[in-house]
Amino acid sequence: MKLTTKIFIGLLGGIIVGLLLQSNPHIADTFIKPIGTLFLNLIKMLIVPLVLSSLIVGAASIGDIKTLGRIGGKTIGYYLFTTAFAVTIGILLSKIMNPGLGLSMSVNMDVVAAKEAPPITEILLNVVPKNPMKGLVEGNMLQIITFALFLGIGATSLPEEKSKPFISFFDSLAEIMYKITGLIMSLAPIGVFGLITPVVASNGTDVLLPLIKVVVAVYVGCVIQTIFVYATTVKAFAKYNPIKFIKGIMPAATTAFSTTSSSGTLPVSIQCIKENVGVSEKIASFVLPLGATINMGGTALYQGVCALFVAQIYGIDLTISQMSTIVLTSTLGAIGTAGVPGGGLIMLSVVLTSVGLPLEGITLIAGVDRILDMARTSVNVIGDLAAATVVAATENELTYEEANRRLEKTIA
Ligand code: DAS
Repeated sequence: MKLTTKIFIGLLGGIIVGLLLQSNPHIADTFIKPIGTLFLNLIKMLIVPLVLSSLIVGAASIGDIKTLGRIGGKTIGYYLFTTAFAVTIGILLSKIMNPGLGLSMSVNMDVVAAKEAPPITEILLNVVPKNPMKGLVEGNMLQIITFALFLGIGATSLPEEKSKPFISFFDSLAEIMYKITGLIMSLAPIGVFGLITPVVASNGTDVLLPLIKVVVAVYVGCVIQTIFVYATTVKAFAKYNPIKFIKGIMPAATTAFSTTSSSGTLPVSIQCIKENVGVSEKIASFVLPLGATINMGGTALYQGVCALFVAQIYGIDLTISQMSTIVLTSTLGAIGTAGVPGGGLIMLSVVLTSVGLPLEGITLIAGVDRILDMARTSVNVIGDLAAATVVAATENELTYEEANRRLEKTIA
């Protein structure tokens, strides 16, 4: 049986057992949650060595700064464009569905004029590690990416006999990490079961019902973003069959859904995009770690929905200028959102503050945030994978035939 099918069985089983344990969520927390935590920790164990080694090898194979700049420009351009689209979809959906109507919270507050987006300079300056070892130890993804790119580019400037041992070591390390990822992913069905069961058990209907319109708006928005933005760009710019793309990346999408961690899903994302879609290691190892850190289309969409929801429960009509600030803050804020569970909820406070909305609104969202995080993280990862496919195709780094043959075999 294929891995994706087994993961879906784990997911379904977790939902059923979670519903059965709604009256005793502590049983799920005590006996089942540790299984999920163990699975997530096993994957997280791989992130730093995998990103460092694959990026060094990827940067060394890219070779020159000019090519790196071109690939980087395409990647970041794709991320910003699709993220701005996502938050706009979120705002429009909220305007149509009015998730906040019927609920009301009163707080004496004066709505201040729209403020600027978060200091992007602060986020960008922090990208360069003052102490690379500290960045590695702390798992600071942007700093690890920067350091690995400099190492890889620096290695290519050495004579081959000097750079070869260095690059060969990290090439072997990356291959070992891919192998370990495959081993750990064989545990995914039980790991996903362990992650989903306690979430369903503790997010009973009494928590979900009052906010069901917010949950529906975010999930509908995520489907729209996946189909009309990501799958469409894969078809249009990579000339790749969008159905095959979605099937090929499903293990990563389901891992993201159950772990709610883009960074935690990174090893699976790299494995899927290389083995099932046919993107070269060079592109995958650059675009995906960057995406797991700065690309958050699902999160931006969620922020668009939630900002309008908060405005509605306080009876506030947002101006066009304030909605534009939400688009800008959510798009740039995504760069600073950590690819870990709940990262988007923290960034939501920045978005609300940017347009003077009361932070108290977050308390309502927090109750269902894990359910929302599952969908938005899945879309964040799908966006990363779509970007890698589009960039690879425009750099002639996409092997359709090989990947399709393998994909046909695994899906047949
Ligand atoms: N869970 C975050 C991620 O891993 C996204 C979020 O919290 O919005 O991408």
